[in-house]
Formats: sequence, structure tokens, C-alpha cells
Amino acid sequence: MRLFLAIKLSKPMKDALINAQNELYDRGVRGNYTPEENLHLTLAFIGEYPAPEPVLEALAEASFAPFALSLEGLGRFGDLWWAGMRASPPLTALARRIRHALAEGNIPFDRKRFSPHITLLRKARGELPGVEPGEAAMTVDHFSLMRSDRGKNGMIYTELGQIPAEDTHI
Ligand code: 2AM
Repeated sequence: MRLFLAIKLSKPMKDALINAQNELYDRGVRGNYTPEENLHLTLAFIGEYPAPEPVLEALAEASFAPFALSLEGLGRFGDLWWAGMRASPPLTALARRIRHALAEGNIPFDRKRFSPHITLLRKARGELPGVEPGEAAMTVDHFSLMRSDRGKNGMIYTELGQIPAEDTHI
């Protein structure tokens, strides 16, 4: 199975992203827009791996406290266009801890530098206008182990497990 770790987004965050997608579409940008249910922020990409359990076990080491995430700006990697996040040291720290925990657990993952983004569309055709996703923020209190399957009409992402933040009230 093809696995990755991601932050699932709150409804207000998704609404802001959908508004940004609509604005791009209205300005004539065409491409493969990410459907609402697939919008997410990837923390690490594992790729083909036989089972979820060893990954969840390895991640028991990746403790983190809840933190805030907010949208900021649009950008592109070639024809993949994305929404960015306001600089967030806790987000960077979480991605680093996850990658460390995966390495310790001998779980393979893509070691490409973490570059937080939410893919809005692929195979984009047009020029990237100065569109801002609206103000939207959420609290991250868990992240998810996701499975990715190629469906008839695009990718299907299924949550296989959740890794909660530590309860900071204890
Ligand atoms: P992307 O949106 O920039 O393509 C599932 O494929 C998720 O894992 C996507 O969010 C994808 O990011 C991300 N990802 C990161 N590295 C990847 C890789 N090497 N191959 C496929 N997906 C990758």
C-alpha cells in the first residue's frame, strides 16, 4: 500500500482553499483541481509499504503539543500550484520529529526537504495571479496515517490511523 502522513484540514480551512480554487478558475486557470475531500498537508511521504502497524508504532516516538496553522500565499512547483502556510516552527519541528521517528523505525520515506504546501491543482495551465487564500486558521491536535489509491476518477485517500498530540493539560 502507498502510505503518507498528513494533516487533515478543518472545514474553514477547506472553505478558504476552495474559494482560492474558484478564484483561479474564474480567472481562466485550468488543470486538475484537488477535490475538497483530498485537500491535505503532507508531513512525510512513505510510499509503498506492506502494513500500517509498524509505521504507527514508530510514530509513538513523535510526540508534539497542539499548535496553530494558518494559510498564507499561493505558489507553484512547475505546473503544481499550492497554498502555503504561515511560517510555523512547531510545524517544522513536527515534520522533523516524524522523519526522525520513521528513520529510527527503519520505515523508508522521501527525504526531500520538507516544504509545507497544500496542492490546489496539478497540470495547471495559465499564469499564477496574485490571489491570496482568505484568512483561515486551525489547531492541529493530531495527524493522520493515510493510504493513497488510484481510483477511476482520481486519487482516493483513506485515513488508516491518527496520531494525537500530547494532552498539554496533564
Ligand atoms: P503533492 O501534493 O505535492 O504531490 C500523496 O501523494 C501526498 O504525498 C501528496 O500530498 C504528495 O504531495 C505527497 N508526496 C510527497 N512526496 C511524494 C512523492 N515522492 N511521491 C508522491 N507523493 C508525494
